[in-house]
This record gives sequence, structure tokens and C-alpha cells, in this order.
Amino acid sequence: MIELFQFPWSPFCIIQHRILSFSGAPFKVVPVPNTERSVIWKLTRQRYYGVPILRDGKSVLFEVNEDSQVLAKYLDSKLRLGLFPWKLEGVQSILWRHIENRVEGPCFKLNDIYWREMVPEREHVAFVRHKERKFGRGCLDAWKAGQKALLSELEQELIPFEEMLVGHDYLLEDRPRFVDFDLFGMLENFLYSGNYRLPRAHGRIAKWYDRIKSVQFKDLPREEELHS
Ligand SMILES: N[C@@H](CCC(=O)N[C@@H](CS)C(=O)NCC(=O)O)C(=O)O
Repeated sequence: MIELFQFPWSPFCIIQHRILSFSGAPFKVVPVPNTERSVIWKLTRQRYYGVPILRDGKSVLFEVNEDSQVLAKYLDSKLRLGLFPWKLEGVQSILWRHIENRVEGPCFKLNDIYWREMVPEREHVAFVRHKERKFGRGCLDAWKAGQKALLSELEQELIPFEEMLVGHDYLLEDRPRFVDFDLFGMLENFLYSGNYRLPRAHGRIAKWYDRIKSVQFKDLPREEELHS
């Protein structure tokens, strides 16, 4: 059975978790503490410490650079989900870079403001140290102080996605592709703490979010039928 090594509020783990549940394939979640990655280090033979990773039988899958989509492409080709059709590869590659930078930024900071509610106490010091080493001393408090500005940054960043939903149910077409799961991961991370709602201005995104949160591959029309 496919195993997903993850922690639950990570935007990148949420993407893989949703793709797996969309697929209908059986899978197992293996929780990894945010601040203790030795299991990942061991499984990847000292080549990776990030999450998520996948284990499928003897294969261990992990990303090879910031913009690779090794995990999603593996699941897509193994489970035949149609998330990366060739005709959309170029536009999806541009979009996922954008989603994982410009949308991810405000989302994870807004969620991290509530870090005390997610991170077990024994991990507090390691969590704060990790964040401050990367984003500077006092970053978590600075994000809290700048919460309003971060919310309006997110609202702005979502405008093109609201516009993309004119005329079809998902971002690119009437069926979900990888970028739908990618954007979902960022927004689900933003919503994780339970302290936010999606920006009210974006009505199409709200409806799309309800679809992408629960869509099942088995309920989609077969791909050939779409083009007949
Ligand atoms: N591009 C990678 C990014 C993964 C990533 O940034 N994961 C974070 C958690 S959300 C991580 O483990 N970062 C390394 C660390 O925390 O030390 C992917 O798609 O999986």
C-alpha cells in the first residue's frame, strides 16, 4: 500500500493527501513530527529531510528540486488520474511555480500565526528556531502584526484564479488537473487553524473549493467522453 509521510498542516502534504483520496486507492498516512525528520532522512538514504515523501513497496519518492512534482507525477501515472496531460504541461508548470510562491507565501504565514495551536509544546523551541533561522528573528510576531496586510495580499493573489474559473468548474477545464490540487493545498493550509474563511470577494473560488475538496476520480466522466 502507498504510504504518505507527512504532517497535517503542510500545504505540500495536503496536495498529495487530497490526490490520494481523490484517486480512491488505499493509502496509509505516516505522521512525521514537524521538527524531527530522521525517518525521512533514513528512508531517502540521507538525500532529503522535507515532507511529504511517499513509499510504495520498495520505492521511496521525494522531490528533487523546488519545482519538481515527482510525487504528484508518480501518483498520476501509477493511478492514471489525468492530472498532467501533455497539452497542459507548459501552462501547469508556470502556474504551479506561481501558486507555490506567490500564493503559498501569505497562506503559510497566516496559518503559522497560530503555531501554538498546532505545534506540540515539546517542539516549540525547534519550531521557532527553524522559522527564525529562515525568516529572521521575530518573524512569527511580525506576521501576526501584519495579519491584515497578509490577508489582503492573499485576496489580491487570488484574483487571477477567480478569473480563471469563468466558464468552467476547475481552473483550466471542466475537470481537475494538478494545479487545482496545488492551489487547494495552499488554501487548505491557510484554513488549517480554523481562524479564517476564504476571502468573501471570490465567489467562484468558494464554489470551486467545495468541489476540489471532495471530488472523486470515479465520479468524473471518462476522459475520451469529454472530447467526443
Ligand atoms: N517543493 C516541495 C516543498 C516541500 C516543502 O517545502 N516541505 C516543507 C514542509 S511544508 C519542509 O519539509 N521543509 C523542510 C523543513 O521544514 O526542514 C514539495 O512540493 O514537496
